[in-house]
Amino acid sequence: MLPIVITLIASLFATPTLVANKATKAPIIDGKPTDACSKAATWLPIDQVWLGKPMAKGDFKGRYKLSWDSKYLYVLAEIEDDTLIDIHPDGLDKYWDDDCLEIFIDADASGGDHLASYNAWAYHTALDGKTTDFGPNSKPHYYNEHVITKRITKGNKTVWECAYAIYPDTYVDREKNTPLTLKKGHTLGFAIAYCDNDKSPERENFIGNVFVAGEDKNQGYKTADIFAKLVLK
Ligand SMILES: [Ca+2]
Ligand SMILES: [Ca+2]
Ligand SMILES: [Ca+2]
Ligand SMILES: [Ca+2]
Repeated sequence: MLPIVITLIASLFATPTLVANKATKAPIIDGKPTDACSKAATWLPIDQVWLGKPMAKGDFKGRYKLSWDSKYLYVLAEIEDDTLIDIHPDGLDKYWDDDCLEIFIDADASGGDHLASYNAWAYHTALDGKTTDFGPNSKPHYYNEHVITKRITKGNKTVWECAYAIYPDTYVDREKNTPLTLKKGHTLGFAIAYCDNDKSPERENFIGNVFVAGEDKNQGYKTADIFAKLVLK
C-alpha cells in the first residue's frame, strides 16, 4: 500500500511535460496578444512560490502561453504586479532584484548544471527588454540578440511578448553561433518565472511554473534538472 501512496503523491508533484503547438504564422512581437497562435494556445499558470513569503492578494498573478516555429520559441506572459521597479540602473548589477521575467531554456533537455556553462540558459528579461544571464566566466552577460521582446503595461497588468532563439550547448562567446532550426517532435527543457520586487532592496518573491522539491526552491539559475520538458508539436 505504502509504495502506491508514495507513487501517487510523487505524481502529484512531478514536473509536467508541456506541449507547444506550431505557429502557422509568426506572431508580431508588439506586446499585443492578438496573433492567431497566441489566441489558439492555452494559458498555463505561474503559481509556484520559489522564494519569499506567501503573497497577499494583488501582489502577483501570472500566466503564460507558448508556441513555436522553426526560428523561435514564442512566450506570451501576462503578469499582474502591483508595483514595477528597476532599482539597479546598471543592467548587469543584481538584475534579479528588479522586476523581471525569467525564461529557462535547455536546448537538448539534458538537465544538469548550467551556472557557468551554456548547457542551459536562465534569461532574465528586464523591464527595459535587456536580457542577461551568467556566462562561462561566472559573470553576467547581455544576450539581447537572443530574444525579441516587447511589453505593454496597463495599470497593474503587463503583457510580455517574447521570441527566443534557441542556442545549443556548443555556444561559444564572441564567435558566430547559429541557433537551432526547431522541428516538430523536438524536446526542450523549459521553465518560466517572475522576479517580483515592489519596495525592497532585494526581490520579495520569485514565482515559477514548476514545482521544486525541498527547502531551497531557487534552483533554476544553476541547474536545468528542475525544468519541465517541453515538446514541440
Ligand atoms: Ca503580438
Ligand atoms: Ca508585487
Ligand atoms: Ca543542455
Ligand atoms: Ca513588482
